[in-house]
Amino acid sequence: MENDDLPITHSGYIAIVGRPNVGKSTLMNHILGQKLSITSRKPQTTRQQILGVKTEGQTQAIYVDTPGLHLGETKAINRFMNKTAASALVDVDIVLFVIDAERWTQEDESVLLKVKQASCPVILVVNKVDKLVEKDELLPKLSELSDKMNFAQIVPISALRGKNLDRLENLIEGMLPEGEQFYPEDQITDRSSRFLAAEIVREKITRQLGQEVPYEVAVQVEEFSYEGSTLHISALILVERNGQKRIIIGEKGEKIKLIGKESRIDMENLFQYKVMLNLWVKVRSGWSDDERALASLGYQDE
Ligand SMILES: Nc1nc2c(ncn2[C@@H]2O[C@H](COP(=O)(O)OP(=O)(O)OP(=O)(O)O)[C@@H](O)[C@H]2O)c(=O)[nH]1
Ligand SMILES: [Mg+2]
Repeated sequence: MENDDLPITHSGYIAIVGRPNVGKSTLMNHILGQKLSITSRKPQTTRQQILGVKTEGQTQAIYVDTPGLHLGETKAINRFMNKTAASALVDVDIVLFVIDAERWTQEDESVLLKVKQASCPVILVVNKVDKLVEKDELLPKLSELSDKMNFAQIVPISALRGKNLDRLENLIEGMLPEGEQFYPEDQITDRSSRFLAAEIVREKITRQLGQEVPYEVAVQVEEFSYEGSTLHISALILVERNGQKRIIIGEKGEKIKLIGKESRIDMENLFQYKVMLNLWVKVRSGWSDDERALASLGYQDE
C-alpha cells in the first residue's frame, strides 16, 4: 500500500487536573467505560498518575488521571502527589481542568495559576452539575467562570451520571493532533496488573475506613500468579501505627474480611479470572514522610 493510502490517524495526551475530590478519576473511568482508576468520597484518593487509553477507529485519546493538586504539603507523599499532578501539564495536547459546579475554592485558584502556564488548550470541565438544586444557577456560573482565563471551551458535565460526556469527547477528538497512535489498540493503560490490584485494595480501605486511616495506608502486591484456573494475589497493607492495624483488621477480623471480599469482586471483574486473595497488615512507621520508603513503594518520579 502506498503511504498516501494510509488512513490519517489522530492521537494525543489529555491531562485531567484539578483539586482533590472534584471527580477526575470518575470522569476518566466513565469515558473509558471501565473502572481503571480508584475513586472515593475522600479527597486525595489518587496518588499516582495513571493513563487510560481509548482507541476508536483512527483516533487514540490518552487520558492522564492525576492526583488532586492540594495546598498544605505536610508530608513527602503530599509533595510527591502535587509534583506528579503538576508534571502532567507538560507535554500534553489538551488539559481538562476539572472543577466542582457547587463551589470554586482557594485550591481551584491555585490550580488555575498552574494551568495558565500550560502551553496547550485548556478545557474547563464543570463537573457534578447533577448536584445543583437550582438549574438556572448554571448559566451565570459559567459566564463568571469564563472570566478566569481564556479557556478553549467550558463544558458542564456530570461524570457520575455520564451527562454531556459525548460532547466533551467530541470536542477532544476535534482537538487531537494528527499523528501515529502511541499504544496498541487493545491496550487500556500503562499500569501493570499488580499496580491495579494494589489500587483496588487501597480503594476498599479508603471507602471502608474513617477519616484519617486511609491517608496513612499503602498497599504492595507481593504475589500475582496464575495457577490453573485461579489467579493468586497476595497484598501487604502498610500502616503507620499499631492502632491503624487494629482498625483495618477490625473486631474478629470482620473489617479485613470485608475489604478482601470487595477487592476480590473488583479484581475478578477487571482481570476476568477467578481470584484467590490474601491480605496482610504490617506497621511501617514513617513510610508516608520518608522519601526512601516512598520510592520502594513505587511513589517515585518517573
Ligand atoms: N454527584 C456527583 N458526584 C460525583 C460526580 N463525579 C464524581 N463524583 C463523586 O465525587 C467523589 C470524588 O470522585 P473522584 O473521582 O474520586 O475524585 P478525584 O478528583 O479523582 O479525587 P482525587 O483522586 O482525590 O484527586 C466520589 O464520591 C464520586 O462518586 C458527579 O458528576 N456527580
Ligand atoms: Mg482521583
